[in-house]
Amino acid sequence: MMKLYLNATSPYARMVRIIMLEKQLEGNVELCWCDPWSDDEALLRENPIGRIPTLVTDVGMAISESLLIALYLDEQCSVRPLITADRKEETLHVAGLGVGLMDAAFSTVISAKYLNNEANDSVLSQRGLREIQRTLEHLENNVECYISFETISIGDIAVAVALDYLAFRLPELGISNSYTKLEDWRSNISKRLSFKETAFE
Ligand SMILES: N[C@@H](CCC(=O)N[C@@H](CS)C(=O)NCC(=O)O)C(=O)O
Repeated sequence: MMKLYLNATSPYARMVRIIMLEKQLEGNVELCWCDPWSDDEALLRENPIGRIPTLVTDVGMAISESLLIALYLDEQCSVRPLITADRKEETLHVAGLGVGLMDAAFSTVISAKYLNNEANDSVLSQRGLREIQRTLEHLENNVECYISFETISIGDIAVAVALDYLAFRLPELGISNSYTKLEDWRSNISKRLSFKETAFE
């Protein structure tokens, strides 16, 4: 049995959980809920980096970094491949944008929490907001080319989770009103069971 260390609010952990469900691997993975911010002992024993998501494989090896875990899980079973040969470049392009969006949003949220609200006016925070804006514009203008409606790829999952995370943690940015094609796409993909079962709360 594999183990997945996670919490309920990490976009990276949610992405991995969705992948686990889409790949029908939930019976093979025990969920280990933890708080990575309070130096969880069990997590630190498995992984000195102490971040979630951390997947501990059947041979006891801990893998961190959500995209590496995604690649590993994708190879664990042939159900619903997350990267297909015919759309490989688009998929990897979009996956990088999705995780980049998560990084920019997450660092804004976490610096406001651990530093103070003035952190939001800092140069880095302003750069993060511009990254978010540029990336959302790019996705909005290319939604038909990059994002599929019928199948689901690692790129789709990363972008959809990043959009949900932005709506959850930074609602003041009003993203759902500004990028309407992306919003339609997000509300469609969010109907999947894997998204409903893992919704941020
Ligand atoms: N690049 C990593 C980011 C993971 C990450 O930043 N996780 C956060 C929670 S969202 C964490 O565990 N932070 C605890 C810490 O940094 O001590 C990934 O893709 O998995």
